Amino acid sequence: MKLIGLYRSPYVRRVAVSLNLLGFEYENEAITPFENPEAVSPHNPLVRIPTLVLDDGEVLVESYAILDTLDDMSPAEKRLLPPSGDARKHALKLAAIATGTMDKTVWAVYEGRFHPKEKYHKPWVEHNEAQAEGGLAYLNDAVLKADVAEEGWLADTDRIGQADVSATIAYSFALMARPKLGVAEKFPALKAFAERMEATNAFSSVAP
Ligand SMILES: N[C@@H](CCC(=O)N[C@@H](CS)C(=O)NCC(=O)O)C(=O)O
Repeated sequence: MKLIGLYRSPYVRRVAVSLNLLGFEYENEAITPFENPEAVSPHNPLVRIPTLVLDDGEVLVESYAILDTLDDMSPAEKRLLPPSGDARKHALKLAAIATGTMDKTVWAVYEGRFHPKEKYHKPWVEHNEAQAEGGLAYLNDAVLKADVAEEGWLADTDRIGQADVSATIAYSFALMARPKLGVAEKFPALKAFAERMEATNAFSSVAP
């Protein structure tokens, strides 16, 4: 498989960590669609990353759809989301809050990156940052409620799952991309949890 997109993108990274955990072999083409659109557009009409080219040439786009397909391609005992019921609902909600946190952090970054200085709208940046902090606060509470800062898994599963992957990457991305928010000081339980995850090979081998 070929995973197109650099690991600085939280969406690419959550696919990369999931590929590692599920045990798929892949190569990474570390590019951005802004600098190298010609490398993405033949595969993905949206010209976005992550884009995953499977061994048979089929192409998957959008991280949630990619992850769903990868789980479907994996044996039940390896899948990163519970199959059904309350366990699945709980894990999906945590992963959705984490992904929404990534979205709002990315939107805050894009305002500064893609608008000329005179068009930079600070209230819009602050609006997105506040939403990202709301997501991180929810995940921090979830770590405390599940008591998993030092041991165990966020969605009360018996092994690592998609809630753990996405919550960790949402935190690590906000820490890297919005240093002024001070997320390490504001969300210490989530910080401890994420640092534990980041120390494992599945995460550290795909560091941004
Ligand atoms: N919902 C998408 C978001 C992907 C996304 O926003 N990727 C960014 C890089 S972090 C991108 O490709 N941006 C280019 C663009 O949207 O024009 C997913 O989960 O895959």
